[in-house]
Amino acid sequence: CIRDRKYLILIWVFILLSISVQAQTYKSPEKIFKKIEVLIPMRDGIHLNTEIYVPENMQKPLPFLITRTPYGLRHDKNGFHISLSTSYRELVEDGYIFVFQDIRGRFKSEGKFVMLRPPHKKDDPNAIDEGTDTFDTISWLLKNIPGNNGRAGILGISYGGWLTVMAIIEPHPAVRAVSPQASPANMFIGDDFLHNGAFRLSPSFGYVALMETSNIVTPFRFDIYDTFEWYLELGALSNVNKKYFHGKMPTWNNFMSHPTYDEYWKRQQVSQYLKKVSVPTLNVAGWWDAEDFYGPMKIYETLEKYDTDNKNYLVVGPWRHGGWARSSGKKLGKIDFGSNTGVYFRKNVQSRWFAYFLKDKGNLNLPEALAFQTGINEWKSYDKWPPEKNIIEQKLYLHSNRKLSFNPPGENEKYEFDSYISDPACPVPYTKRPIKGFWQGAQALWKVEDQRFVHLRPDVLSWKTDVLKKDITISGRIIAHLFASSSGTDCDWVVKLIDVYSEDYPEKEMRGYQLMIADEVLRAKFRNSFENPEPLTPGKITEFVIDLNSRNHCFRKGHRIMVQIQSSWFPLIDRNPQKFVNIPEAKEKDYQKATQRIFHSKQFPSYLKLPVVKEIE
Ligand code: PG9
Repeated sequence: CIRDRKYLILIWVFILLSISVQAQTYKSPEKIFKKIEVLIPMRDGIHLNTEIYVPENMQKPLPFLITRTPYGLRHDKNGFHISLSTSYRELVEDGYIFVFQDIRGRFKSEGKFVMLRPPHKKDDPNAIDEGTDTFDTISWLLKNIPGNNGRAGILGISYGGWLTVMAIIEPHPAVRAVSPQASPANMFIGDDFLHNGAFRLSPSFGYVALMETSNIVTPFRFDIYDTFEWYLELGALSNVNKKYFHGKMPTWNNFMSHPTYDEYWKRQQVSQYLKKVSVPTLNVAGWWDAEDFYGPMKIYETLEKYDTDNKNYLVVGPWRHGGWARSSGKKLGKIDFGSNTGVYFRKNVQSRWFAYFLKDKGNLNLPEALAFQTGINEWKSYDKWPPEKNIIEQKLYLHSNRKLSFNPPGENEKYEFDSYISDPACPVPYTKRPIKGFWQGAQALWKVEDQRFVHLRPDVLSWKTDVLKKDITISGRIIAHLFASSSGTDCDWVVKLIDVYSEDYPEKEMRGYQLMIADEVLRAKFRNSFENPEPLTPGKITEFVIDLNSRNHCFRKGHRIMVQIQSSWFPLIDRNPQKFVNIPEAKEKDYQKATQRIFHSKQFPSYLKLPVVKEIE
């Protein structure tokens, strides 16, 4: 006992010593920077609220590092931008002139906010957009802030990532490097608002309330703590305007009046504007990003087509949305990655990236794609993403008795299909109840939650492999091919690829853990076209192809691979009435039960196509 006390004292001394060493080396922002607050004029006379942080003891001219945001400029207790002492600490150590700006119509900036304002039309040179606002800001900064080296970098996460992409369509010549991080690319197909035509109800409703109730961030006040229940009581989608928004939220009205992939959505789709890699671009994404994973992968893929000078890079880590900036990145929920992946990114990738291009410092020494391989928890370098070298596509088939195997079903498959009833009155929750508001905490960790909370529900079907005799690694795109039927004329298919931890896993509480590796939803009426939805023929077996995007994961020996399929994911996705109707106009009586069948016969073999890494002999 005395020995234990001695150890405890020693540990405390060690902790206190390391805190005091850190405190000596860490200088807080107010000791480093002079803060300048200014309203910068744009070409149309509107002024944007901007904070500029200039290091007081500049040894030589420094570049600008610019972040623009719709979420307001948050401060520490001394009134200095919070990022300077948190997510940008490594960059602060390197030395930049930091610039933070409220975008048009948000917080202290003048003008009108337009959600994801599309780029201006080429035939109107005086029109404005987020790109011209960034351009005008940089012109002003170069003229008015002494001590700059004539270069600028831009970075931002999510909306800020999207603003970064807007800034490189026709970039200011001073922009020498950017890092769009978790930027959405296509809101109808894979980012915040819809996935494959399925409406992301709680993210979209919550976001509109957050952004359009006022020009600051105003979270919706749910009067039922469990928003699962709140959204269920809400009933048909049309009740949102009837009961809450009263037709006053422009973006919600757009959601309701554009239920298919029409011009409204197409104009926002960013990849169409990316026709060249105008500046070195570091794309950043997180494997468990619950908001915008499609976006950064799509932007990287699009730029890659034009990347003749090798200026387009990709980094993907084991992160939640923005997790690389805001945490050590060692753990996500209960999943431990064995090292501080966030710190690694900030120090060895992001800082080096900007130092190299903006200050000619160091060497880049970064692979084309740096992708953390989960399961074995290692950073891996690739000459392209998804990789092609050493990859073989293998089909993982569903079978009777809820089995999965790499062998296709044969003649004597015991049952042709498995079946469940999907009831919109009792949808499958996407995360454990009670569920907080999506932007009030429920967005964070549900992707790494143990899927046993729904496993064996009668309306969630699971198939699993035998215990793996060796590691199976997948690197690249995963595509599900479901042969399925519904008794209704529309429905949703949700497919989840899961790593089931071994029963002798060292940490007892992780034994049998069902970790979602990839997941996606398809609204069946959009199976052939996002523009022209088509009803299902009740009972007709149809092939549904669902792209689960790419992953880099090793299913370890002793684990199992599992696939789960269900037809609701509430309130992440709105309830599908399971009847071919215009959902924003659906009446309560339109919501009906449907019998869903998933086939696994020789003729109709459902499978997941997996990019399996070849074993090295
Ligand atoms: N994912 C958020 C968002 C970006 C763009 C549009 C709507 C939502 C965000 O975190 O900024």
